Amino acid sequence: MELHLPERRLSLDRPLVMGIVNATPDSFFDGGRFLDPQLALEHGRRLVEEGADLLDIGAESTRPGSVPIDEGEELRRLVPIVTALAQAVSVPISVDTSKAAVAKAAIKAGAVMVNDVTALRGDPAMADVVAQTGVALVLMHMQGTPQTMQQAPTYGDVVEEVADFLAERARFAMERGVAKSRIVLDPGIGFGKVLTHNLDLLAHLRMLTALGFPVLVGPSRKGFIGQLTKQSVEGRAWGTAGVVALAVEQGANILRVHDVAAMRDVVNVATAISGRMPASLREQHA
Ligand code: HH2
Repeated sequence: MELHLPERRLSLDRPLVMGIVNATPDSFFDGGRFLDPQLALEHGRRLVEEGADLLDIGAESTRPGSVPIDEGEELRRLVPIVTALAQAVSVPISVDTSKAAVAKAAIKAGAVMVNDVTALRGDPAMADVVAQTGVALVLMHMQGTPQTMQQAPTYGDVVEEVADFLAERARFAMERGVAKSRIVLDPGIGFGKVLTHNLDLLAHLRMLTALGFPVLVGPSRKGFIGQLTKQSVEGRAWGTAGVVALAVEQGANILRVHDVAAMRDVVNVATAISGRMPASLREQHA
Protein backbone atom coordinates (compact mmCIF):
# COMPACT_ATOMS: atom_id res chain seq x y z
CA MET A 1 0.00 0.00 0.00
CA GLU A 2 1.14 3.54 -0.75
CA LEU A 3 -0.09 6.97 0.27
CA HIS A 4 0.04 9.47 -2.59
CA LEU A 5 1.38 12.93 -1.78
CA PRO A 6 1.77 15.81 -4.27
CA GLU A 7 5.27 14.94 -5.49
CA ARG A 8 5.99 11.61 -3.92
CA ARG A 9 4.54 8.34 -2.76
CA LEU A 10 4.89 7.20 0.80
CA SER A 11 5.32 3.46 1.17
CA LEU A 12 3.11 1.89 3.82
CA ASP A 13 4.88 -1.47 3.64
CA ARG A 14 5.77 -0.91 7.28
CA PRO A 15 3.93 1.16 9.91
CA LEU A 16 5.06 4.79 10.06
CA VAL A 17 5.71 7.06 13.03
CA MET A 18 4.18 10.55 12.88
CA GLY A 19 5.81 12.97 15.32
CA ILE A 20 3.63 15.67 16.91
CA VAL A 21 4.66 19.35 16.95
CA ASN A 22 2.10 21.44 18.83
CA ALA A 23 2.61 25.19 18.35
CA THR A 24 -0.05 25.93 20.97
CA PRO A 25 -0.09 27.48 24.45
CA ASP A 26 -2.60 24.92 25.74
CA SER A 27 -2.13 21.39 24.31
CA PHE A 28 -2.69 18.79 27.01
CA PHE A 29 0.91 17.50 27.01
CA ASP A 30 3.28 19.90 25.27
CA GLY A 31 1.23 23.13 25.38
CA GLY A 32 3.40 26.24 25.59
CA ARG A 33 6.68 24.44 24.87
CA PHE A 34 6.85 25.02 21.11
CA LEU A 35 4.86 28.20 20.52
CA ASP A 36 8.10 29.98 19.62
CA PRO A 37 8.84 29.10 15.96
CA GLN A 38 12.53 28.55 16.69
CA LEU A 39 11.74 26.03 19.44
CA ALA A 40 9.15 24.31 17.23
CA LEU A 41 11.74 24.06 14.45
CA GLU A 42 14.30 22.52 16.79
CA HIS A 43 11.70 20.11 18.16
CA GLY A 44 10.59 19.01 14.69
CA ARG A 45 14.19 18.49 13.62
CA ARG A 46 14.84 16.41 16.73
CA LEU A 47 11.78 14.24 16.08
CA VAL A 48 13.05 13.53 12.56
CA GLU A 49 16.51 12.64 13.92
CA GLU A 50 14.75 10.29 16.35
CA GLY A 51 13.10 8.50 13.45
CA ALA A 52 9.83 10.26 12.64
CA ASP A 53 8.57 9.32 9.17
CA LEU A 54 6.22 12.32 9.10
CA LEU A 55 5.55 15.41 11.22
CA ASP A 56 2.10 16.68 12.20
CA ILE A 57 2.07 20.37 13.06
CA GLY A 58 -0.88 21.86 14.89
CA ALA A 59 -1.62 25.36 16.18
CA GLU A 60 -5.01 24.76 17.81
CA SER A 61 -5.53 22.38 20.72
CA THR A 62 -8.49 20.02 20.38
CA ARG A 63 -8.25 18.57 23.88
CA PRO A 64 -11.59 18.24 25.72
CA GLY A 65 -12.86 21.69 26.69
CA SER A 66 -10.33 23.56 24.55
CA VAL A 67 -11.29 26.99 23.25
CA PRO A 68 -11.27 27.39 19.44
CA ILE A 69 -8.94 30.04 18.05
CA ASP A 70 -9.63 32.32 15.11
CA GLU A 71 -8.16 31.91 11.66
CA GLY A 72 -5.73 34.82 11.97
CA GLU A 73 -4.22 33.47 15.15
CA GLU A 74 -3.93 29.94 13.74
CA LEU A 75 -2.22 31.29 10.61
CA ARG A 76 0.18 33.40 12.68
CA ARG A 77 1.21 30.42 14.77
CA LEU A 78 1.35 27.80 12.03
CA VAL A 79 2.73 29.28 8.82
CA PRO A 80 6.21 30.30 10.06
CA ILE A 81 6.72 26.85 11.58
CA VAL A 82 5.54 24.95 8.51
CA THR A 83 7.73 27.14 6.31
CA ALA A 84 10.81 26.59 8.45
CA LEU A 85 10.29 22.85 8.92
CA ALA A 86 9.47 22.19 5.27
CA GLN A 87 12.90 23.62 4.42
CA ALA A 88 14.71 21.94 7.30
CA VAL A 89 13.51 18.33 7.05
CA SER A 90 12.85 15.94 4.21
CA VAL A 91 9.96 14.00 5.75
CA PRO A 92 6.39 14.90 4.70
CA ILE A 93 4.66 17.59 6.76
CA SER A 94 1.04 17.30 7.81
CA VAL A 95 -1.00 20.17 9.25
CA ASP A 96 -3.55 19.55 11.96
CA THR A 97 -6.27 22.03 11.02
CA SER A 98 -9.96 22.13 10.17
CA LYS A 99 -9.90 25.52 8.47
CA ALA A 100 -9.60 25.65 4.67
CA ALA A 101 -7.73 28.98 4.61
CA VAL A 102 -5.19 27.70 7.14
CA ALA A 103 -4.73 24.47 5.18
CA LYS A 104 -4.26 26.45 1.96
CA ALA A 105 -1.59 28.69 3.48
CA ALA A 106 0.18 25.73 5.09
CA ILE A 107 0.21 23.84 1.79
CA LYS A 108 1.72 26.90 0.12
CA ALA A 109 4.34 26.88 2.88
CA GLY A 110 5.21 23.24 2.17
CA ALA A 111 2.69 20.95 3.90
CA VAL A 112 1.66 17.88 1.90
CA MET A 113 -1.04 16.45 4.14
CA VAL A 114 -4.09 17.87 5.93
CA ASN A 115 -5.10 16.24 9.21
CA ASP A 116 -8.73 17.33 9.62
CA VAL A 117 -10.18 16.17 12.95
CA THR A 118 -13.66 17.19 11.72
CA ALA A 119 -13.37 14.92 8.66
CA LEU A 120 -14.42 17.74 6.27
CA ARG A 121 -17.41 18.77 8.43
CA GLY A 122 -15.74 21.85 9.92
CA ASP A 123 -15.28 24.03 6.85
CA PRO A 124 -17.25 23.56 3.60
CA ALA A 125 -14.27 24.85 1.59
CA MET A 126 -11.80 22.24 2.92
CA ALA A 127 -12.65 19.49 0.42
CA ASP A 128 -11.85 21.75 -2.54
CA VAL A 129 -8.54 22.87 -1.05
CA VAL A 130 -7.46 19.26 -0.56
CA ALA A 131 -8.75 18.08 -3.95
CA GLN A 132 -7.22 20.96 -5.89
CA THR A 133 -3.79 20.79 -4.28
CA GLY A 134 -3.52 16.98 -4.35
CA VAL A 135 -2.38 16.71 -0.73
CA ALA A 136 -3.14 13.67 1.42
CA LEU A 137 -6.05 13.87 3.87
CA VAL A 138 -6.66 12.35 7.30
CA LEU A 139 -10.37 11.89 8.07
CA MET A 140 -10.90 11.48 11.82
CA HIS A 141 -14.00 10.41 13.75
CA MET A 142 -15.25 12.68 16.53
CA GLN A 143 -18.61 12.66 18.31
CA GLY A 144 -19.56 16.26 19.15
CA THR A 145 -16.98 19.06 19.29
CA PRO A 146 -13.88 19.42 21.49
CA GLN A 147 -15.89 21.76 23.75
CA THR A 148 -18.62 19.20 24.47
CA MET A 149 -17.37 15.81 23.31
CA GLN A 150 -16.57 14.28 26.70
CA GLN A 151 -19.84 15.28 28.39
CA ALA A 152 -21.84 12.11 27.64
CA PRO A 153 -20.61 10.27 24.55
CA THR A 154 -23.03 7.50 23.61
CA TYR A 155 -22.99 4.81 20.94
CA GLY A 156 -24.92 1.68 20.11
CA ASP A 157 -22.00 -0.27 18.66
CA VAL A 158 -19.02 2.09 18.72
CA VAL A 159 -16.91 0.08 16.26
CA GLU A 160 -19.72 -0.20 13.72
CA GLU A 161 -20.68 3.48 14.07
CA VAL A 162 -17.11 4.73 13.69
CA ALA A 163 -16.49 2.42 10.70
CA ASP A 164 -19.72 3.55 9.01
CA PHE A 165 -18.89 7.20 9.65
CA LEU A 166 -15.37 6.89 8.23
CA ALA A 167 -16.60 4.98 5.16
CA GLU A 168 -19.20 7.71 4.53
CA ARG A 169 -16.63 10.50 4.97
CA ALA A 170 -14.23 8.76 2.57
CA ARG A 171 -17.05 8.49 -0.01
CA PHE A 172 -17.83 12.18 0.48
CA ALA A 173 -14.18 13.16 0.04
CA MET A 174 -13.90 11.08 -3.14
CA GLU A 175 -17.13 12.61 -4.53
CA ARG A 176 -15.53 16.00 -3.96
CA GLY A 177 -12.45 15.00 -5.96
CA VAL A 178 -10.00 13.65 -3.38
CA ALA A 179 -8.30 10.54 -4.82
CA LYS A 180 -8.72 7.31 -2.85
CA SER A 181 -4.93 6.90 -2.78
CA ARG A 182 -4.66 10.13 -0.74
CA ILE A 183 -7.09 9.27 2.06
CA VAL A 184 -6.23 8.04 5.57
CA LEU A 185 -8.84 7.09 8.22
CA ASP A 186 -8.57 7.59 11.98
CA PRO A 187 -10.95 6.37 14.76
CA GLY A 188 -10.23 9.53 16.81
CA ILE A 189 -9.10 8.03 20.08
CA GLY A 190 -10.42 10.23 22.94
CA PHE A 191 -12.65 12.37 20.72
CA GLY A 192 -16.15 11.89 22.18
CA LYS A 193 -15.33 8.49 23.68
CA VAL A 194 -15.23 7.06 27.19
CA LEU A 195 -12.68 4.43 28.22
CA THR A 196 -14.66 1.43 26.95
CA HIS A 197 -15.27 3.10 23.57
CA ASN A 198 -11.52 3.67 23.12
CA LEU A 199 -10.74 0.08 24.18
CA ASP A 200 -13.38 -1.41 21.84
CA LEU A 201 -12.03 0.59 18.91
CA LEU A 202 -8.41 -0.38 19.64
CA ALA A 203 -9.36 -4.05 20.10
CA HIS A 204 -11.22 -4.07 16.78
CA LEU A 205 -8.96 -1.88 14.68
CA ARG A 206 -9.08 -4.60 12.02
CA MET A 207 -12.67 -3.55 11.31
CA LEU A 208 -11.28 -0.18 10.23
CA THR A 209 -8.25 -1.43 8.27
CA ALA A 210 -10.74 -3.70 6.42
CA LEU A 211 -12.27 -0.56 4.86
CA GLY A 212 -9.30 -0.51 2.46
CA PHE A 213 -7.66 2.77 3.48
CA PRO A 214 -4.54 3.33 5.59
CA VAL A 215 -5.42 3.77 9.27
CA LEU A 216 -3.84 6.35 11.59
CA VAL A 217 -4.10 6.01 15.38
CA GLY A 218 -3.35 8.78 17.87
CA PRO A 219 -3.34 7.39 21.43
CA SER A 220 -0.30 9.32 22.67
CA ARG A 221 -0.50 10.10 26.43
CA LYS A 222 -4.29 10.46 26.26
CA GLY A 223 -6.72 10.39 29.19
CA PHE A 224 -7.79 6.75 28.75
CA ILE A 225 -4.16 5.70 29.37
CA GLY A 226 -4.25 7.78 32.55
CA GLN A 227 -7.45 5.99 33.61
CA LEU A 228 -5.83 2.59 33.10
CA THR A 229 -2.41 3.40 34.61
CA LYS A 230 -3.31 6.11 37.16
CA GLN A 231 -0.46 8.14 35.69
CA SER A 232 -0.41 11.89 35.02
CA VAL A 233 0.25 13.03 31.43
CA GLU A 234 4.02 12.99 32.12
CA GLY A 235 3.95 9.33 33.16
CA ARG A 236 1.98 7.92 30.23
CA ALA A 237 4.77 6.98 27.80
CA TRP A 238 4.79 3.31 28.83
CA GLY A 239 1.02 3.07 28.59
CA THR A 240 1.28 4.67 25.15
CA ALA A 241 3.85 2.03 24.20
CA GLY A 242 1.36 -0.70 25.06
CA VAL A 243 -1.27 0.83 22.79
CA VAL A 244 1.20 1.44 19.96
CA ALA A 245 2.45 -2.16 19.98
CA LEU A 246 -1.06 -3.60 19.86
CA ALA A 247 -2.18 -1.11 17.22
CA VAL A 248 0.71 -2.21 14.99
CA GLU A 249 -0.29 -5.82 15.53
CA GLN A 250 -3.85 -4.89 14.51
CA GLY A 251 -2.70 -3.38 11.23
CA ALA A 252 -2.38 0.36 12.01
CA ASN A 253 -0.36 2.17 9.33
CA ILE A 254 0.52 5.49 10.99
CA LEU A 255 1.10 6.03 14.73
CA ARG A 256 0.77 9.67 15.81
CA VAL A 257 2.96 10.14 18.90
CA HIS A 258 4.80 12.71 21.04
CA ASP A 259 7.69 10.39 22.04
CA VAL A 260 9.25 9.50 18.73
CA ALA A 261 12.54 7.91 19.88
CA ALA A 262 10.82 5.45 22.22
CA MET A 263 7.83 4.70 19.97
CA ARG A 264 10.10 4.18 16.95
CA ASP A 265 11.61 1.22 18.83
CA VAL A 266 8.18 -0.02 19.93
CA VAL A 267 6.92 0.16 16.34
CA ASN A 268 10.01 -1.61 14.97
CA VAL A 269 9.72 -4.51 17.41
CA ALA A 270 5.94 -4.86 17.07
CA THR A 271 6.26 -4.67 13.28
CA ALA A 272 8.78 -7.52 13.21
CA ILE A 273 6.80 -9.78 15.55
CA SER A 274 3.52 -9.18 13.78
CA GLY A 275 5.04 -10.27 10.47
CA ARG A 276 4.84 -6.79 8.93
CA MET A 277 8.59 -6.26 8.36
CA PRO A 278 9.21 -5.52 4.65
CA ALA A 279 10.93 -8.37 2.75
CA SER A 280 14.05 -6.24 2.08
CA LEU A 281 14.57 -5.72 5.83
CA ARG A 282 13.88 -9.36 6.62
CA GLU A 283 16.63 -10.39 4.18
CA GLN A 284 19.11 -8.05 5.88
CA HIS A 285 18.41 -9.82 9.18
CA ALA A 286 18.35 -13.37 7.80
N1 HH2 B 1 -5.28 13.74 18.58
C1 HH2 B 1 -5.01 15.02 18.92
C2 HH2 B 1 -4.89 16.00 17.94
N2 HH2 B 1 -5.01 15.70 16.64
N3 HH2 B 1 -5.37 14.12 14.93
C3 HH2 B 1 -5.63 12.87 14.56
N4 HH2 B 1 -5.75 12.57 13.25
N5 HH2 B 1 -5.79 11.86 15.48
C4 HH2 B 1 -5.69 12.08 16.81
O1 HH2 B 1 -5.86 11.12 17.60
C5 HH2 B 1 -5.40 13.42 17.26
C6 HH2 B 1 -5.26 14.42 16.25
C7 HH2 B 1 -4.84 15.36 20.35
O2 HH2 B 1 -3.51 15.25 20.74
P1 HH2 B 1 -2.49 16.47 20.86
O3 HH2 B 1 -2.24 17.09 19.54
O4 HH2 B 1 -1.28 16.01 21.57
O5 HH2 B 1 -3.23 17.47 21.85
P2 HH2 B 1 -3.97 18.86 21.65
O6 HH2 B 1 -5.19 18.63 20.82
O7 HH2 B 1 -4.29 19.29 23.06
O8 HH2 B 1 -3.03 19.81 20.96
